[in-house]
Amino acid sequence: MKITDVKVIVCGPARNFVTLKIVADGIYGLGDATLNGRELSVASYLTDHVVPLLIGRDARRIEDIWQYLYKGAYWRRGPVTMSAIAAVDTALWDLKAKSLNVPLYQLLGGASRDAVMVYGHASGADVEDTVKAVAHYVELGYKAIRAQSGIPGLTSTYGVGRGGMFYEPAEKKAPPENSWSTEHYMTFIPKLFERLRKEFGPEVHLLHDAHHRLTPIEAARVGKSLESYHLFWLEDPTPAELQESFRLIRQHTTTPLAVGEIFNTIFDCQQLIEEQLIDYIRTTVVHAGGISHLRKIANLAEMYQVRTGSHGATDLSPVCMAAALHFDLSVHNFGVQEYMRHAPETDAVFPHAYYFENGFMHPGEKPGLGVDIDEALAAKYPYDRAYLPVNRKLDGTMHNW
Ligand code: CS2
Ligand code: MG
Repeated sequence: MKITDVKVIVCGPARNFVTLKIVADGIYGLGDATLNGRELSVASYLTDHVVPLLIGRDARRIEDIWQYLYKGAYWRRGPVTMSAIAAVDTALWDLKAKSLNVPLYQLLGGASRDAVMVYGHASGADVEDTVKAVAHYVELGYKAIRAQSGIPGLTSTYGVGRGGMFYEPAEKKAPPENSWSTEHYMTFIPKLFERLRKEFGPEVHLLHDAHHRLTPIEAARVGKSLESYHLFWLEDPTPAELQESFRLIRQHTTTPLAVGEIFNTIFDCQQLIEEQLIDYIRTTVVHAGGISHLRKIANLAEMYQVRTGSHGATDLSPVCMAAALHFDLSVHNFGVQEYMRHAPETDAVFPHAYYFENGFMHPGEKPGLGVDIDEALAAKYPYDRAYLPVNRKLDGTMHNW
């Protein structure tokens, strides 16, 4: 199965996406290469450096091509490199499954469950708005719901969408400036979940994303203050470059912890997993080296009873969503899958077999990933540079967004 053609498709249906298309023996596989706010870096890494190396290679040699691109670059790791490798890896898995006429999950060990529990994103300008948003997701049948709210005293914060079921934080032209106060946040957040538990009772899984904004001891205090509301998880409580900082959080609270959406290799989470400093690892197909590498991370996590909870935001394309669902259906230590829906324009460009039903999802039974790209329609949505927000404390100090 010689690779005869490779294409990098950059498009912007509702938001920017980068898609890799690899052709061999007249069939093609797709991979997501989208890195929100730095999309063209990955597109260039693929077009200018990787694509010339793929032509003529045997498309069946997925692991060898992964190692060739990882070790062969000399400069290892990082979100751009690993998103590019992820796109190649995902496309080759798609190709292999299509050539064998089976849905991809059958090549990953088959189904370990009937369907995949997902969580949606409820947000509101204030507590009562957020209660209404959570109620909407309960009505839709979600068993797990992330809750984010505007914070009294702050003009903006992470995770409060502009209405609708999809959340796109990036804005055109320049990074939007957010302002932040940890004090306001820490005073407010227990009130939000007290109100949500009062309204919805103990059954629904409630999740929350602190989005890298706390110090370890602040995260410990927030985790402790939320214990009586038994969250499914508290996500990204503190920046995780220093993995050992999670020891401090772990010492003080039993609130489950999730981290990893910005990680791109197993080395970013090895200590967190081996010391059981987290409960869920959030690494994704598109940013953590593809299906091949994500499986290695999940296998390490399984040894330490850490479950998967892959990132699935609107800025990861339906190609990544499809790949994630095949992985999730099969991996033994599955926890939950994030499912931030896409805009109608995005779904039109990326027709797919996966479906949502009563709080769960399934990738469908089509050969391969079960997702396609309508290139003619994609061409009608040109790339339009956009930036993720930046975040400053009230005194102007740069902080984590
Ligand atoms: C968030 C994302 O989904 C999440 O948990 O952290 O919305 C994240 O902010 C975006 O994917 C960044 O592009
Ligand atoms: Mg997050």
